[in-house]
Amino acid sequence: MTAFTPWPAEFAEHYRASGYWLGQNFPQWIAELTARHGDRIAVCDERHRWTYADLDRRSGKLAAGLRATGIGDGDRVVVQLPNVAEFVELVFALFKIGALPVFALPAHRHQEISYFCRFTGAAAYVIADRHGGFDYRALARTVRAEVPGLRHVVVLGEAAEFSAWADIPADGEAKTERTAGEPAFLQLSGGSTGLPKLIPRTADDYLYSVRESARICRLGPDTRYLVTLPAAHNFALSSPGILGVLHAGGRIVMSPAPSPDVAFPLIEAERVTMTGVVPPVALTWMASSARQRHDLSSLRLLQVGGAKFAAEAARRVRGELGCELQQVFGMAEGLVNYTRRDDPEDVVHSSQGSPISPADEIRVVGEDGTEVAPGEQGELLTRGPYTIRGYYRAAEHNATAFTEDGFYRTGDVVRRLPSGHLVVEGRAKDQINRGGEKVAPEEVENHLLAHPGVHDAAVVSMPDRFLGERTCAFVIPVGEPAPTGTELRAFLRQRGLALFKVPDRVEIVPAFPHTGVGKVSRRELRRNLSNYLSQRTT
Ligand code: AMP
Ligand code: DBH
Repeated sequence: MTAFTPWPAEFAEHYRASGYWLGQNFPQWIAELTARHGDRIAVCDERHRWTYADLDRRSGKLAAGLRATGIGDGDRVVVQLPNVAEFVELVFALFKIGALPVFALPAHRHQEISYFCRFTGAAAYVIADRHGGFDYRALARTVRAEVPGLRHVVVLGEAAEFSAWADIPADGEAKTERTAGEPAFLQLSGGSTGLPKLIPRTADDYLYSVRESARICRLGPDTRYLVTLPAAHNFALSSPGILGVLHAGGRIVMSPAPSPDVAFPLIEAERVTMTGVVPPVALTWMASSARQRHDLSSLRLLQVGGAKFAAEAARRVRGELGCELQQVFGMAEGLVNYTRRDDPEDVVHSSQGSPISPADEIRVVGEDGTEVAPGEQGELLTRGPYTIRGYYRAAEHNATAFTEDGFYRTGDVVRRLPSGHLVVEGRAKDQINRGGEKVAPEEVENHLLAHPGVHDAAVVSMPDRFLGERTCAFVIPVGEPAPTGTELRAFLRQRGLALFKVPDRVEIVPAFPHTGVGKVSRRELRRNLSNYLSQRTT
């Protein structure tokens, strides 16, 4: 199984010669940050306020402890933490020993976590005891029972039967031989097939995108960035996110939740200058009456991305939140687009930005795979110095997710403006974007099919004013009595599927509408049902 598909030699040479890839691994990058910004505050949350030097020292001790525990170079470690300062400490510690963080989200449940642990052969799984009313230790019990090969579960807080984080740090130095060209971590893709995909990213490629993002977004030592999205999400981690802000010597402020009642007081108290959110959060912030009760005047830049932000909403940001908007269209596979800070307002409101790098190759193609005329819409294909050439251990999927000459098929339908800005017009992939949270219909259908009362299932999107899209499952029952929607939703929750993947609505139907084609593909079926649904709801 191929864990990692390297860039062809001629591309790698070009990226090095152009100064995109520096050959600097993460431990070297961390040492450079510490030397440059040592006494400045790097990260704070409700309980901690650490300088760059503190972060370096603490992550060094944690690294030594993890190494002593038997976690080493190349080992995979599933990280599932809320937005706390320790997230950065742990990721730095793993980088220092050359172990690969696997970036799970707090919303994931045992279906996803057990899969990540099993599929990556993880040595350890790291959680906080509880967060957001959920006990992650209960989740860890299920995961450990399902994945006997998992050697360690480390808990931040009350450890119960697991290893306590507080007992891990040790004196001594832990070094890694891992080079900048090898995978440093595994990022997640929302995916469009039955199982989520894992994305190997290297220090060479990722840090290039981080440095350029910091420059494009004009970050500096005065930047105070509120981590509103889950810290492990690629947007919050690198666009420019946590790593970009640290690169610039700024300060990370961890917000335990994105709601106005949590985020606004933090913006006020910490004099936050920028943050990145998904469209529904931006809408909630604009609609919130709490705006009047908090001084948000320090906030200069609001980044919105993860899903399409409607131009009408984009136009309201300055008036309602008193700050500049930047649209961000990115993907954990690589390519990130930003509207630039000196772009005309109209472009900022109505486009999703242009690529980070002059070396980002963009193709907009029609169904036959050839490029469409300039300005026409088509599927976005991309290749470049920080876009992967293959998913982790997914040879079969890679054969279709990438073109023969290495372009990643994003599945996004875009239109390119003469300025190079991209406008996201739709999608050519089987994925539902539920306010930035990606749902692969096939994954949910497979779980529905596990119910004895389900003969067939098709998951489609429903237009939604707030989230952009919600999910609806059409289910053909078998046997008596037919399961109800409520039962099926409860069934999926009990199976341990992340809540955002549980269909918002379930329709029990006797048969799927005919598509007029002899043999129906699931894709056509979904499209057909989608149309049917939008006709019924509008
Ligand atoms: P993933 O591959 O799971 O990291 O998800 C990336 C996908 O999110 C992209 O391919 C787009 O479909 C979607 N996306 C991210 N940002 C935006 C945006 N600003 N506008 C529209 N879609 C977006
Ligand atoms: O949705 C995404 O995956 C995303 C959005 C904005 C992303 O990965 C990014 C910026 O880097």
